[in-house]
Amino acid sequence: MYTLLSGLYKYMFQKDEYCILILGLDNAGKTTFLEQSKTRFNKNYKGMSLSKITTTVGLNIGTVDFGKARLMFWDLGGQEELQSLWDKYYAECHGVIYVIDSTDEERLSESKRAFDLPLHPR
Ligand SMILES: Nc1nc2c(ncn2[C@@H]2O[C@H](COP(=O)(O)OP(=O)(O)OP(=O)(O)O)[C@@H](O)[C@H]2O)c(=O)[nH]1
Ligand SMILES: [Mg+2]
Repeated sequence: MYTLLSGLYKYMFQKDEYCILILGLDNAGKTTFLEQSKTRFNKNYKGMSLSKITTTVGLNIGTVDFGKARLMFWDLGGQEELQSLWDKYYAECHGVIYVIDSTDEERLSESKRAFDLPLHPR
């Protein structure tokens, strides 16, 4: 009976959790995207001033609820020396958002190289 009831409770109230990686070069706008998403989709989240966001060393974790799904965003630092850590997270994640600063044309090819990195490690 307990198993039946706890199964029913989980079915009705527990959210399915998905982990989404946010990758891209440093300064591409990953943390800004995460903050904007949290502000837009989490009713009670006040949001931090976008001008206070500084470069990410390590990772930021943010959670956003969409209906029955809970998305856990892992926003990783994009600096060159941190890019080699990206592939450590792939096995754990369900999806990837790759952020490109489309106005920074000089770095587009660098961004493509970083995107390809897990396929062709240096
Ligand atoms: N104009 C404009 N500026 C943006 C946008 N997104 C981010 N920025 C600015 O770009 C700079 C870098 O943004 P971040 O969100 O810190 O970039 P990041 O990809 O997290 O960088 P790392 O943490 O170093 O990997 C900040 O000064 C942001 O305010 C955008 O859509 N438009
Ligand atoms: Mg960042």
